[in-house]
Amino acid sequence: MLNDWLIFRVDKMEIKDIKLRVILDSRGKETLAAEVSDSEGNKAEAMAPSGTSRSEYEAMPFPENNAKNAIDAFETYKSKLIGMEPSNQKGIDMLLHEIDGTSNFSKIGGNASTAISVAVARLAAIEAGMELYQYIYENFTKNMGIEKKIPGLLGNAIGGGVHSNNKMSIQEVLLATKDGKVLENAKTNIAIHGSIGDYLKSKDLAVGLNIENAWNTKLDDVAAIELASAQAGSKSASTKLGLDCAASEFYNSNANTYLFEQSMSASSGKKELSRDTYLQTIEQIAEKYNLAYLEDPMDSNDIDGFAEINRKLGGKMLIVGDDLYATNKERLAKGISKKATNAILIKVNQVGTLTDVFDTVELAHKNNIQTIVSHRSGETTDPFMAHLGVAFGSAYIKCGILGGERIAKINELARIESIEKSRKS
Ligand code: 2PG
Ligand code: MG
Repeated sequence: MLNDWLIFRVDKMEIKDIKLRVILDSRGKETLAAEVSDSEGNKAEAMAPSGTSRSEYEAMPFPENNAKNAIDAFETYKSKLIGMEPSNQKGIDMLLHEIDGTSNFSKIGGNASTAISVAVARLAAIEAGMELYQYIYENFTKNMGIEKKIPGLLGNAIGGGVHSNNKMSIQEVLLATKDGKVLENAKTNIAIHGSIGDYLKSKDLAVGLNIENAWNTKLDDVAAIELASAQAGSKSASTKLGLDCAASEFYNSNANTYLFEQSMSASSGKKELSRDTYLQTIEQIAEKYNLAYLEDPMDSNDIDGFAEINRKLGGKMLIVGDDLYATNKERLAKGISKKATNAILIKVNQVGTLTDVFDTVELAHKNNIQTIVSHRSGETTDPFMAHLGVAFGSAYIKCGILGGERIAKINELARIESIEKSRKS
C-alpha cells in the first residue's frame, strides 16, 4: 500500500534572496544590514558596524564612502549568489571577493560583504538548528584545534584621540576584567566607569561621554590612566587596565615623532617626541600601571617598534595589533615573523568576510597569538561578535561598558554562557 511507503524529500537549501538596506549606526551614520533568505523560507539578518579610527590597511567600508552606493553596486551581481548553499561559507565569501574584484573591497564595500557574510553564517546555523557560535565552532574553529570559551570583557572607560574631543592622545583607557561570570564582569566594569565619572564630575573635569560611552575628560593621558588605575584598584582586585593607543593617529610621519606627554608625571604637557623617546615613555607607562593589554602602541608601519615592545613586555601583558594588522592574514604573517605582538584584534569589517577572519584566526592560533574580538566605534545592536569571541576561544571581547549597542554584546555573551553551562550540567 502506498501509505506503507515513507517518502523523504531532501531539499537542498539554497539562497533565494539577499536584501541590503541602509541603517544607522550608534554615531547616527549610515551603515548596512543584509537579510538573506533560503528556499525553505528561513531568513537571517546581520548588521555591519563602522570605525572612526580606521587602519590604512583595512577594507573600504563603502564605495565612495556612501552606503547607498554599495547597494547599487551589489544589486548588479546579486544573482550570482542566488542558488548557492548557505553552508558553503567559503564559496560565498570567495564569490564576494570575485564580484568586488579589488584588494580592499572598494567596489561593493567591506560593510556590505561583512553583513552578507555574517547573515549567510547565521542562516546556515538556523538551517542546522544551531546557535551561531556553535555552528562556527563545529564547522570551522574546532578543526583548527581551538577550544571554545567564554572570553573576558574589555571596556573603554576613558576616551581620547579621534573618538573624543580633548587633550588625550591615547584613544582608550580600558578595563580588563575576566575572572568572573559575564554579567559580574560587566557590573565590575560599570561600577568602575561610574566611580571614574563621579570623580571627574566632582572636580569639574568631565566633558560628558564620547562615541563609545567612555568618559571624555579635561585630564591628559597620564592623569587619566592614574585615575582609572586608582578607581579600578579600589573596586576590584582582579580588574587590570589596558590601553588602545591608536598611535597612528598622533604619529607624524614627516618628522618620525609622536605628539605625546613629555614625561610620566601628570600634566607635563604635550610635545612632538622622537620615536625612541615616545617608545620608552609608553613602555614605562605600561610597566608602571601593570597593564594587562596594550593595543597599537606604535604607528601601524613601525612593526620593529612593536617587536621591541613585545620583546620587553610580551611576557607580562598582551601586546595587540589592531591598526597594525587590520585582521589581515598576510600582515599577521609578517608580524609573526618579526615577533611583533602576542595578540591580534579581530574586526570582521576590516577584511570583509568571515572566511578571511577564520584564516587569520587559524594563523594566530597556530602561532600562539591570542585573539580579541572587537566592536567598532560606530556600532549596531547586532551582537554577532559575542559568538565569534566564544568560537575563537578569544581572551577577551572588546565591546565597551555602557550603551545599548555595547550592552547587546554583553547580554548575548551572558546568554551563550548560560547555554554552555546547561550543556555541561
Ligand atoms: C579601535 C576601535 C574600537 P574604531 O580602534 O579599536 O574601539 O575604534 O572602530 O574607531 O576603529
Ligand atoms: Mg584599536
